[in-house]
Amino acid sequence: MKKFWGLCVSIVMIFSILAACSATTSKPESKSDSKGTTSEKSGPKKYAFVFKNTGNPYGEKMQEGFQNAIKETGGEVILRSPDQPTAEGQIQIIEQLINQKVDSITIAGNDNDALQPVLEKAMNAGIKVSSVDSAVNAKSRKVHVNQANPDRIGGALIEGVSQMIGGKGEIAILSATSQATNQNTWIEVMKKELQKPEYKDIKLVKVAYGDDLRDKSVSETEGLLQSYPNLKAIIAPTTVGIAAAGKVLTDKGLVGKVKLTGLGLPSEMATYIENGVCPWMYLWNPIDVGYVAGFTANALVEGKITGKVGDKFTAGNQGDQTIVEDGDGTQVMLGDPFKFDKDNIAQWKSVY
Ligand code: RAM
Repeated sequence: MKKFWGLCVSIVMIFSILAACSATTSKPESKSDSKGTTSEKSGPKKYAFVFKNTGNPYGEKMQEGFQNAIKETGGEVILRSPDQPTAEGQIQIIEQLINQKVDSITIAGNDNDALQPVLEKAMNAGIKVSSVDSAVNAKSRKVHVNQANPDRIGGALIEGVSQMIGGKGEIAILSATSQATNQNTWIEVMKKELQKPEYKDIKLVKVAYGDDLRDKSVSETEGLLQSYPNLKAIIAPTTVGIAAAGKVLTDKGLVGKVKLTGLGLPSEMATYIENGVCPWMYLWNPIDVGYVAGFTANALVEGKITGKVGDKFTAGNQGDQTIVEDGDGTQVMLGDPFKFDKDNIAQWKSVY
């Protein structure tokens, strides 16, 4: 009997705990609730930056720019990234940032849609959410900071590879993760470009995924070379992938036989541009992208913008920005991709 009453008491307790939990998680918090007490409100604003994963020098450069911007605005920066480039890892981090009551989250998304519930929860808690580099869907953020026009990126990569292989032969793409919004957008543009009559003799044989992990990108490159002995070129629209492919092609003595292009960091690719493995490649300045993302987050937090088309703000030394349309959402669009080759790589390799 004693045991029975004990059990009843435990069941009642479990139910009341569950009820309390669901009450706090399902209730959309008002802005003032989420900011907590008056003492929590004082002090510098907290700006979180969540990149795809740790250990990516490109991500570190963006973080550097973001930090510079937030320092100029007097805010506090929190840098977080999961070990692996997964949406799950980012969801855990965002839950923690919501509990920490940050003022703003800027994210390079590992998935377009999977982060929506947690980012909506963040926005309901009064946190200003924006994406940069790799977008999350329009419902998951106020605005996206886009590094360069995707049509120009995809167009330049296909035009470039066509020139490298004389408009004819098998090519493959070595991408990041299969869920990465930015790479998937660029791949879509490339596939569309390839339908143009001038590219009719180019055949895309495979899209491989190195997951922005060095070892996986190396083994995927080796796999491509093995499976497609007639491969003429690899396009890697990821800085991690292109550097790994550059190393594999160099080590295997394939300079001139299998061409390489894509999006690379000059600091990591100078060797492969100089040795001819990668005749040329493209990128933008990741420090500037992070910097503009920092000022975008600040403009949202300070209420200077809401993220709607036509909103204007000044991004420090990057000047005036205007928010424009982006499919069903809005974005800040930065410049065109920049071409790096033997003539200019020396002057950029120490910058980023
Ligand atoms: C990798 C990442 C990043 C992308 C660059 C070009 O570092 O995938 O998101 O923008 O490449």
